[in-house]
Amino acid sequence: MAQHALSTCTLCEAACGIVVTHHEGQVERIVGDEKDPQSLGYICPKAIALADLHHDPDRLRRPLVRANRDEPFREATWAEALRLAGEQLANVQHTHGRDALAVYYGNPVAHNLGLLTHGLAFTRALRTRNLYSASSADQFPQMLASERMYGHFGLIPVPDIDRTQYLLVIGANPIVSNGSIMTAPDMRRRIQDLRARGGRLVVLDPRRTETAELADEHHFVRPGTDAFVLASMLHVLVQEGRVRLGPLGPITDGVHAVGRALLPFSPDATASQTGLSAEVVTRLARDFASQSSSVAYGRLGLCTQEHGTLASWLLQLLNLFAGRLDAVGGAMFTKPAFDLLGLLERVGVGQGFDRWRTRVRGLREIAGESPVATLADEIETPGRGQVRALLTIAGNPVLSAPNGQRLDRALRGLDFVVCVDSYLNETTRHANVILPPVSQLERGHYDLALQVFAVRNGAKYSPPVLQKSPGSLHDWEILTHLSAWLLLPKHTPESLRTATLSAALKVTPEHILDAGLRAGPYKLTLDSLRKNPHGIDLGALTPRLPSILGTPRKRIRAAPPRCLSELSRLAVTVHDLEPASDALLLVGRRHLRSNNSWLHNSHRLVKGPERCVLLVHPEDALRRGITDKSLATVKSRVGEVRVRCALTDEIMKGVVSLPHGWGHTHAGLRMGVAQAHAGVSLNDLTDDLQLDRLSGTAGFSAVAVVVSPASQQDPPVLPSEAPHE
Ligand SMILES: Nc1nc2c(c(=O)[nH]1)N[C@H]1C(S)=C(S)[C@@H](COP(=O)(O)OP(=O)(O)OC[C@H]3O[C@@H](n4cnc5c(=O)[nH]c(N)nc54)[C@H](O)[C@@H]3O)O[C@H]1N2
Ligand SMILES: Nc1nc2c(c(=O)[nH]1)N[C@H]1C(S)=C(S)[C@@H](COP(=O)(O)OP(=O)(O)OC[C@H]3O[C@@H](n4cnc5c(=O)[nH]c(N)nc54)[C@H](O)[C@@H]3O)O[C@H]1N2
Ligand code: SF4
Ligand SMILES: [Mo]
Repeated sequence: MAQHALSTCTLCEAACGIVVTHHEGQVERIVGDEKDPQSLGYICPKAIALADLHHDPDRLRRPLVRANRDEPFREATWAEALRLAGEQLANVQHTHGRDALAVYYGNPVAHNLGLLTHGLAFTRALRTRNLYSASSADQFPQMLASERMYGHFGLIPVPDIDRTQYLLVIGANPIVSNGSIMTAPDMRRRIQDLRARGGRLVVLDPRRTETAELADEHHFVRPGTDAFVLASMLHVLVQEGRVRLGPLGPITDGVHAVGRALLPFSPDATASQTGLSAEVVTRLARDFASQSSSVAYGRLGLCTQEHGTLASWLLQLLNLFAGRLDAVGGAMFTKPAFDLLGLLERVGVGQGFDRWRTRVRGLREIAGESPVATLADEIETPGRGQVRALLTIAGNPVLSAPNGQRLDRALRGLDFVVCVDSYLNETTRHANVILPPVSQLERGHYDLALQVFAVRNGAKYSPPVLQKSPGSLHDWEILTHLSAWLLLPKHTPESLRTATLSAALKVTPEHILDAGLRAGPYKLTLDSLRKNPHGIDLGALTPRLPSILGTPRKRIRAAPPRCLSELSRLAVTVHDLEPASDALLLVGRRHLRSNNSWLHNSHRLVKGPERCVLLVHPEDALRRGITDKSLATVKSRVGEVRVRCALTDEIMKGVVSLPHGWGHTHAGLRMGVAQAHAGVSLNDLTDDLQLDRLSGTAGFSAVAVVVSPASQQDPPVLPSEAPHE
C-alpha cells in the first residue's frame, strides 16, 4: 500500500509543505500540502527533484577514496573513509598549524537541520582563519549592515509582504527565487494579493525580470549603482522634510550625520551614473514616504557588487527614515520559536568583524570567516599559514566562487581534500575522500534558519519521509565522526576517542531542537510539533524593537562610522561617469527550474530549451554583428567562454546576463544528465578582485566583458582540463 508522508521541501528558502506518496521505498508523487499554514498547497516545479535526487543513480551512496589524486576513486567502507579523512586532516593541522586546513561550507547548510545544529559549531571549533562559505558570495553585505546598525549579523528585517501597500524590490527576483531572506512560499499569489488590495509593486533591476513583469513600475538601473539611487531617495526625504522615525526616534542615533553625508547625492547628481532620471527617483522617494505603508527589499543584485554593504545599509535607512522599520506593512523582525541567533551567540558562531585580516590580501574577517574570493590566493601563496588541505561541506565553490577556473587550478595543488557531498562534481572531483550523506527525504527537518526570516511566525517539524538505508550516515553524523579526529588531542587513546564519539552521537539534531523549542518564546516541544505535522502558525509579525537589539544600550545606529565613510567616499565619485568603452556589464540570473549549481542532474528539470544563454540587447548585438541564437565569445579580465546569445529588450542596453551554476564540462564528473546539458560557468568570467569594499563579498554584478561573434573556426572554449588524468 502506498503511504502519504507530510514533509517540507528543503530545496529553497520558501520551505513549502509537501505530501510525498511512496511505496516500498519508491517515491511515486510529490504534491503541495494544502494544510501547510504558510504554503497552502503551493509548490514549484523543483519539488519533484526531491524524488529525482533520492533515486538518482549518480548520487553517491558509499564513500569514495583514493590515497593519491592521480588514481581513480574506489568505494570504501565508512570506517576506512572516515579514518583516512580524519587522520589526514588532523595531521595537516598538527604539522602546519590550524590555518593550513581550509573549510568551505555551502548554501544547503541553511536547509539542513543537522548541519545547523552540529555543523556550524564544528567549523568554528577547528579554529582556522581559513573558514569560507557561500555567505561571502551572497548575503554578507546585508548581514554586515545589520550588525553595524542593530548589533547582530542575523537581525535582518523581512518585508511584511502580506500587509504592505507598496513593495520596492531592488536587485531581487522573488518570482523565480521564491524569496530570499524572506521565507514566503507562493510569491506570485502574494504579489497578486498586494495588487488586488490596491498596493503597488515597483522593481529596480537591469533586467525586466519575471517579477518586474508583474510590477506596476519597472525601471532599469545600471548594475552596481544602487547605492547612488538609494542615497538620492534618502536625499529627497531629508531635503523635503519627510523623515519620520516615529516610535524609533528616541532610540536612534546618527540621523543628522547621515543627513549631512547625503547632501551631495541629489537626484540630478546621480542620474548619469544610475540611468534613472531625477524625476523618477524623486517621485519614487515621495511615493515611498507617502503611502499608508511601504517597504524596500533588496537581495542578491544589491549585495554582490562593489557597494554591496553600503547599498544594504542605505536600504535599511530608507525603511527607517520613512518610518517603515518595525512597523506593520514595513520591514519587520520575526519572533522564532527556536532562537537560533541566541544559540549561535552562545556558541560563538557568527560574530565579529575585522578582528583580523586575511594573510595574502589583507581582507577583513567577517563573522569568523574569510571571503571566498581569496581562497585561491591562500592556497597558492607559500608561507606560514598557507592552506594545504580543504574540507568542503555541501558546497561547490568551483562553480559558485568568482574566478572559478583559478580556484579549480588551485585545488589541484592541495595535499588533501575531503568533501561531504552526494555528487562527484566540479569541486569534489578534487577530493581524496568523498563522504556522501543520506538524501533529503531520509532526514528529519525543521527550518531553524529560515524561520528567522519568515513573513509570518511559524514552526514545523517533518520526520524523515523514508527510513535511511542501513549503513548510511547523516551529515551531522559524518561531521561528528570527523570531530573525533580533528577536535581531540593528537595522542588521544583509541578507546577514549571511541567513547567520546559514541557519547557525541547520542546528541541528535532532534534533541537540540526540542531543547531550543522549550526554551523559546512559545514554549513548544518537539512532541507538540509532531502532533501538528502540517506546521503551526504563530501569527503575523509584531513590532520587536528595541528589546532584540544587540547594540549597547539597545540603540539603533543610523550612522555606523565605516558606512558613513564609505558614503563620503562615494560622494567623491558622484559625477565620474566611466568613459564609453566597448565593454558591456555582465550580471547573473536564476531560473525557476534550477537551483544554484546542483539540480542539473534531474532530467525533468533540465529538459526543454537551452537555458544557459547570454541575454543581449538588440542594439548592443547589432553594433557587434551578433545575431539571435548565434554563438558569441565573452571575455573578461579573468577568462573567456563561448555561449549562445538570445537577443531581447528585457535586458538594459549596455548589460548582458548569464545564469550561474552551469558549466558541467570538466573531466571526471559523475553527473550524466548535467554533463549532457553542460552550459558554461558564469564564474569563469567573474573577477576575484572585484569585491564589496566593506565585507569582501564577491562582486558578481557589473563585471566588464567584451562580447564578440565567435567565428566558426574558433576552438571550443573549455574550462581547464581534467586535473589528474
Ligand atoms: N556569478 C554568480 N555566482 C554565484 C551566485 C550568483 O548569483 N552569481 N550566487 C551565489 C549564491 S547566492 C550562493 S548561495 C552560492 C551557492 O554556492 P555553493 O553553496 O557553493 O554551491 P551550490 O551550487 O549550492 O552547491 C551545493 C553543493 O552541496 C551539495 N548538497 C546538496 N544538498 C546537500 C546536503 O544536504 N548535504 C551535503 N553534504 N551536500 C549537499 C550539492 O551536491 C552541491 O555540491 O553561489 C553563489 N555564486
Ligand atoms: N529557482 C531558484 N531559486 C533560488 C535559487 C536558484 O538558483 N534557483 N537560489 C537561491 C539562492 S542561494 C538565493 S541567494 C536566492 C537569490 O534570490 P534573488 O536575489 O531574488 O535572485 P536573483 O535571481 O539572483 O536576483 C537578483 C536580481 O538582481 C539583478 N541585478 C544584478 N545586478 C544588479 C545590480 O547591480 N543592481 C540591481 N538593482 N539589480 C541587479 C539581476 O538582474 C536579478 O534579477 O535565490 C534562491 N532561490
Ligand atoms: S518554492 Fe519550490 S523549491 Fe522552493 S521550497 Fe517550494 S517547492 Fe521547494
Ligand atoms: Mo544564496
